[in-house]
Parts: sequence; C-alpha cells; structure tokens
Amino acid sequence: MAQQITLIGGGLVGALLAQQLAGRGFKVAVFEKRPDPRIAGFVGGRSINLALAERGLHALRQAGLADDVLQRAVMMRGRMVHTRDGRSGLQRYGVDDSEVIWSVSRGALNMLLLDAAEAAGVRFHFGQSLVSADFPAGRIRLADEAGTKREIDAPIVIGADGAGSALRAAMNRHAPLGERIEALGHAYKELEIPPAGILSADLIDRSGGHDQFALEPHALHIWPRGGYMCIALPNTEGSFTVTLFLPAQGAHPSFSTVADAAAARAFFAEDFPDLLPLIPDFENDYDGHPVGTLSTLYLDHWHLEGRALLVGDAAHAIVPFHGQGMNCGFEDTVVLASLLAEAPSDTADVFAEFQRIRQPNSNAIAAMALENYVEMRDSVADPHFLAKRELGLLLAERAPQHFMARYRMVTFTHLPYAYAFERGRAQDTLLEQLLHGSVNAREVNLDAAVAALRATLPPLPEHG
Ligand code: FAD
Ligand code: E1W
Repeated sequence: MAQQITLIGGGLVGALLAQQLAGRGFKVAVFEKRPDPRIAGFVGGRSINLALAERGLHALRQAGLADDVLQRAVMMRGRMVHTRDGRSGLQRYGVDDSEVIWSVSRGALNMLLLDAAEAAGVRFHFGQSLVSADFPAGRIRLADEAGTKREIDAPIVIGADGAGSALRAAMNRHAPLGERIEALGHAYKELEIPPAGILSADLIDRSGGHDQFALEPHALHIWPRGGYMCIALPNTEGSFTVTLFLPAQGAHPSFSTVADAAAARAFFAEDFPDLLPLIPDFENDYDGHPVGTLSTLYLDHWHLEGRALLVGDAAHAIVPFHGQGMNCGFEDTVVLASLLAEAPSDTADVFAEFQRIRQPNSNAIAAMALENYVEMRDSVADPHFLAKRELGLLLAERAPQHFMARYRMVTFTHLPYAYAFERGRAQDTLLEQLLHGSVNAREVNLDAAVAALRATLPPLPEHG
C-alpha cells in the first residue's frame, strides 16, 4: 500500500510539493480553501506577479516544469532605479543573460502547478478549508464553502496553507510551537500599469517609445524614496504590477495619512510624478485594492512528531524584499520530497531532519529580506553603499573564487541561505576595512585588496 499524505493548501508550494510526492509514489490528497482557479478564475482576478530566481527554477527543473514556466515569464535583467529627479538607470544583476530573474504571474503559475500535480495523480478537493485537527486520532476537520463540516482520516498531514496557516494554529493548540510573529510596521498596496497601447501617445513618446510597454519590460523597477518605495514587475501582456510599500501608521507618508485615492493622488504627484500618469485607473486601484500587511514568522517547532509538518510560508513567512519567499518554499519541496523518498515510513525522523536542514536557512533569508528593504528604499542611492558595491564588483572580477556579492549568492546559486548570510557578513567587514569611510572605490589599491581577501577568506564552495 502506498503511503498516504494529506496536504492542506494548494497554493504555490502545496501544488509543487504534491506533484513531487505523487511522482515518488505517495498517494496525495490536497484540501484547498479556495475554489479551483482553473474553473472559477483566479481569486482577485488581478495580475499579481512574483520574481522567480535560481532556487525556485531549480525546483521546477527537477519537477520537469521549468521550460513551461519560463515560456510564460518575462526576463528581468536588472533593477531599473528611478530617482526623484526623474532619471533612471539599469543596474544589471549579472554580467550576461545567464544571471537574470523572471517575472511570473502568480495565478498562471498556480494553475500550471495544479495541472502538473493532477497529471501526476494528486487528488484535489477545492473549496475545503481545514478547521481543526485531532492529531492522536489522525483525523482532521474540514468546512466547505457553505460552512458544512466533516471529518476525515489524515494520519500524516502537511500544511502548505500560507502565512495564516490553519494547520499551524491546530498544531499550536495541541502543543505550543513557540510561534513569534514580528510585524514589519510597513504595509503594501498593488496598482496596475496597463499595456502602453491604452496610454496616450504623448506618454509613450515621453517614456521612450516601447510599443507595448510603458516602461522597460526586462527590468524590475524601483522608485526608492528613503523610508518607503514603489516597485514594478512586468507581465507578459505588456502591463506592470506596481507595489507601493509604506509605513502602516504614523507621520506622513503612511497608510493612515494616505488613506484614500484623493490623498494618494496628491502623494504620488509629489513623490512619484513619473509613475502616476502610467496608472490610468489610479482611483479604482487605490480604493479597491486592500492594504496588505507584512511580517516575519519564526517557529521553534515545524512538526508534531511524525504526524504533522509545516512548509513554505506556513512555517517561515518572510518579508518580500528579496523576492525569495516562493523560491525558498520551492527549495523546501526539493529537500522534503527527497528525504521522504529515502524513508517513506519514517516520517518522525524525516520531519525532524527537514527542520534541522531548513530552519537555519529560512532564518537567514528572513534576516536578509529584512535588510534588503532598508537597502532598496534607502541606500540604492547612498554614496558609501555604492562605493562598497563597486569595490565588491571589482573584487569579484579580479578574484571570482573569493568574492561573490551576497545578492548573487542568494539569487543565482544553490549555496545555502545560511552560508550566503555568513559569507556576506565576512565580505562586508572586509569591504568596510578596505574602504575605511571612503566613498570612492577607485582609491583602493586593488592588488593589496585582493591579497587581503585571499588571506582572510577561504575560496567559495562549488555553487553550480
Ligand atoms: P500561499 O501562496 O499563501 O498558499 C497558501 C494556500 O493555502 C492558498 O491557496 C490558500 O487559499 C490555502 N489555504 C489557506 N488557509 C487554508 C485552510 N484553512 N484550508 C485549506 N487551504 C488553505 N516570493 C518570491 O519568491 N518572489 C517574489 O517576488 C515575491 N513577491 C512577493 C510580494 C508580496 C507583496 C508578498 C506578500 C509576497 C511575495 N513573495 C514573493 C512571497 C510568496 O508570495 C510566498 O512566499 C508564497 O506565496 C508562499 O507560498 P505558499 O504556498 O507557502 O503559501
Ligand atoms: C528581487 C517584491 C520584491 C521582489 C523582488 C525583489 C524586491 C526588491 C522586491 C530584490 C532586489 C526580485 N528583489 N531587486 N533588486 N535588488 N534587490 O531580486 O524579487 Cl521589493
């Protein structure tokens, strides 16, 4: 008899994990709160997109899905920084198109993963939300959309039900997980730039004349403004999804002072004057879309013996500023599927081992994602930061075995996040020493700097 696994949540991580486990011979059932997006249309209907990087792509390759996903993705070669004075410039992520990230539609990706999981034999039950669980009895309680409840057998249950996980709450009621949720204090709102065809000819001329896109399509756009920022990611149809990140409360600007579309229009006219005319439905978008909250989730325990386990955001939700939440969750599925394939009936050992391997890494990406917010909104224009980055680039060119920018380790390698975090700290200390306060990387003696680098840090491990 094939081992039976019940998954809660058919989002990005749940659907990919289900496909991976079914492919390794497990009998997998998934209970998903929302209706089937392939029938009902993706909830919200808006085109929200995410950045897919090497870690997520690697998981999709193992699942045989990378090519299908990339076919529907838009390549982003670098970050396009838009300054207050209306200038913009592309900072490439890598030296060539082998180091790029990809903008994918959340809805399209989720539907592709559902199709793939179903094709692998997974049984989906939509419109079914987990309500509670009796772990000793191996039973879970579900509610359908009408609120009708039922109980089923689920001796082994895995929660991929996102940051607000109901399985986590049920586990925590049974035995405390040591949950800590740290609110960022900043929140977000999504707005839409339609394909340039919908904008006036006048605007297209002023934005540089791309026929279909109102902005350079192959970039992640950032408008850093100090304590807050906007970003925009391209969609395949020529539109962009803009996200405004702002303090949730407090002195202007915050979501309490920019409370409605009228206040928001005045705020954008002042702080994002080049962006405002690209958003024709500004009023409806601003008043119609919710303010999303942002926090980091830390748990002491991700599992309850061999009976229940949390993965993805349910175990380790992070702030989005490194674009790694989904990528990290996809990396979870690779590790878990391979551990389970090796020892299908030792779920207690496998779950403990999964946590042992993944928790230091999810803690590291949680910390790096928080740091990246400050870096993105404040220091992309800070002279000392820019000098450090330039010296880093010079060292990476001269001694590629000894220096790699942390962003590249996170985004373009499979080096563990915890390694990238540690190594990044050591490299940063060295850069500070070499620059000692200077804002000009060219003042540093490069031969001496490379010698110091080789003397201080071991070569980087293989990272292909
Ligand atoms: P989710 O995607 O949240 O899926 C959870 C699923 O469980 C949903 O389908 C939900 O309906 C279902 N569910 C919930 N409760 C129940 C229940 N009681 N019973 C049954 N089912 C239930 N990550 C990146 O890698 N790159 C990015 O560029 C990026 N940008 C982001 C931007 C923003 C503004 C935010 C907020 C996040 C971003 N992320 C990004 C993070 C990414 O969205 C998450 O890490 C990812 O969606 C986690 O996947 P998941 O499957 O664990 O959870
Ligand atoms: C990425 C929501 C989101 C998603 C992202 C990124 C950022 C800023 C944000 C980090 C980045 C891709 N980043 N980009 N440029 N420098 N750092 O790489 O996904 Cl806010």
